[in-house]
Amino acid sequence: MVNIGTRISELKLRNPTILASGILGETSGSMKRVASCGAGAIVTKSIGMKPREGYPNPTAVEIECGILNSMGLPNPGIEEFKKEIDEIDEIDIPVIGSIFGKDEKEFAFLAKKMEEYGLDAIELNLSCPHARGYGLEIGSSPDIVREVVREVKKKVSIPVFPKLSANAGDIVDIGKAAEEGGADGVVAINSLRAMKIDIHLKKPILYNRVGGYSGKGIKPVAVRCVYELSRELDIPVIGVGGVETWEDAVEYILAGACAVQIGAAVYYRGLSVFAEICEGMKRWMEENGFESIEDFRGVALK
Ligand code: RRO
Repeated sequence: MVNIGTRISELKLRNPTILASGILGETSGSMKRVASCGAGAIVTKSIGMKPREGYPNPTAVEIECGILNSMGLPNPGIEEFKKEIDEIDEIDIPVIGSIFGKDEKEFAFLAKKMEEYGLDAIELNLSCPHARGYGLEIGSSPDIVREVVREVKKKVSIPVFPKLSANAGDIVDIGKAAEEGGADGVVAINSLRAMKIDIHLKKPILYNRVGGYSGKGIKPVAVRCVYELSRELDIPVIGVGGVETWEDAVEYILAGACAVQIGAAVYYRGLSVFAEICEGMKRWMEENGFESIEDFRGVALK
């Protein structure tokens, strides 16, 4: 009998498909819907100290092989977000609170709040590709990443997973710094800095001009990052970027991931994507004689 349960540090997931941050993770209603559709865990929208409206439209556009977005960290702020978390009691899968801040103090404060609200783990968004003062200024520096993780770990006892960028120099250096700071796992990768120009208007389509590219087009980059991180780190790696089918999920696990996050595919394929990936993965495992995720995780590293 095939078992697709997986562990990320102390989190036990009934399957390795996780809702990525930024998609349907902002209200209790949408999180309940995702949980009822078979996801193994949920990551919330990234939440900061204060409410933020985000950038004016256009903030997202479908482009070749994916989506380009520059939402600008819209979120209700940590105090207001408690109302949503208070209403997700019946969700029986882990909910991971994503947070962003401008320094280690803000990250530590937000992480503590998320723990007090009852969430199961923290994702540190150190990697937004276009948010001035919040994203890559922090996530590009091994020293700052180590310090942010260390401060957060001092404040909370739930697992902490920094989300890394492939736009920030050598991702393995950043991953090692996160591990030294005490991270319980890393998430790779956030969207890639990118641009789309409207040839008729002769200017960038997004209001913010530069955005983050996600979806199928970034999958080979993300798989390479997961592979390199899995080879060098001792902590779990969660893969994200272009997972749309069970084949994509299997590929990430072969590269060393213990779970995958799904974002753009929810938009393309709907909420059935979680159950469909799990079914396909189970069939493939049966055909290949694997009884558990651990049986084939990282096989491509050998
Ligand atoms: O809100 C955004 O514009 C955003 C964030 Br916080 C992020 O981490 N990644 C992304 O592609 N967009």
